[in-house]
Amino acid sequence: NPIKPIVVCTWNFFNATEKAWEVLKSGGNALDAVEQGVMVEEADETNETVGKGGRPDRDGNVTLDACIMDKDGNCGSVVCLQNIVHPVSVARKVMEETPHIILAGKGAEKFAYEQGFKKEDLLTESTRKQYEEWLKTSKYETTINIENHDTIGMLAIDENGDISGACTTSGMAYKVAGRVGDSPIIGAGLFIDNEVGGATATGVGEEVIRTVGSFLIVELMRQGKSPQKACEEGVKRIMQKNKARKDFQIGFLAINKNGETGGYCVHPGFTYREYSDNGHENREVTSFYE
Ligand code: SD4
Repeated sequence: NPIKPIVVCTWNFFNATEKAWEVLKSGGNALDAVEQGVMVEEADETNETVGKGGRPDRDGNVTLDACIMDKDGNCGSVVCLQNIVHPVSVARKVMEETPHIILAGKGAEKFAYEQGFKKEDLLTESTRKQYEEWLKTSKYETTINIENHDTIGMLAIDENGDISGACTTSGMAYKVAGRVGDSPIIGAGLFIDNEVGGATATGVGEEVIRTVGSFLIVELMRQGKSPQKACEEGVKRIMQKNKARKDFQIGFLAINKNGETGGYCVHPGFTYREYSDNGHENREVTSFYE
């Protein structure tokens, strides 16, 4: 019997998963669950890699990436969006209210205001201070697990057995202005196929884009691999291209139509949260390097 409803989410985001679970348990659909779930992190100023309170680019501007995808393969995305707390909801509006899939930068921001979203300063006291400190050396590093890796990717199956997913981030801290990562790129940071399952990614987005990671994992599941084995193969594919590099983290998370889940990462430390009627758990995943 397929496990449903069920929600999984990258990292240990307790409140976000709780919210999504609440939506699913009250009969809500997977699309609403993932949107409302990740919105919790977007609004949380203490999460410095998502939404308000996210770390800025090297010019001091907070620029957000997000996408959402539903059971019918509809999707919406915003890239490099400023001054809006909930990019995932703007992405959903792009999906539902326009004939397009991706809106970028100023155009995305203008669209958001037209849709009734409020303008808000996303830099907080804390991230402003950290940025000023960073400016003294202006050294860009992708520190494993700590600095850059709290993007939230969420996958859910509702009581009807339908799958949706969402992914939202402020991207890599102190990135070059205009840089867009994997998180808002359909197939890279997130992919859903209602017949097969879904996958999402966190970590150094450039490496995920180069292998179209989430799409790859869903296709591997279509060929019969378990979510776990598919995530392992996804990371291996990345490591084949990076034989000399150990200084970055990637975490993949996947779910199949039966509600089986799995995850895998480059370095130890990536976890995911899973809620179903079988229990509420935070799962450690195995990694490519010990
Ligand atoms: C990106 N994948 O922009 C995102 C960063 C990330 O936790 O996952 N941070 O490349």
